[in-house]
Amino acid sequence: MAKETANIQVRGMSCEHCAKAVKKELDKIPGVMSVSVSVDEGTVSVDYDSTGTNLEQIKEGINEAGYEVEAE
Ligand SMILES: [Cu+2]
Repeated sequence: MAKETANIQVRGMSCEHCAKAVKKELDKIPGVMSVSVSVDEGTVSVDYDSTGTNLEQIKEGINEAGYEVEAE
């Protein structure tokens, strides 16, 4: 188990509903430990176990939720 934190800038989140949609999608990924979203700043912070998942999967999850990754 190796804990890492990713801070990702996400385009298109505008309200709490968006934050929930992103959280819900990321919580499905095994290895993701916690997710916090700031709609105001357009950022998603994810604590994850890098032996269970990786940044690519997390970015895919954000895309699945319907939002675009701007930068990490
Ligand atoms: Cu929204």
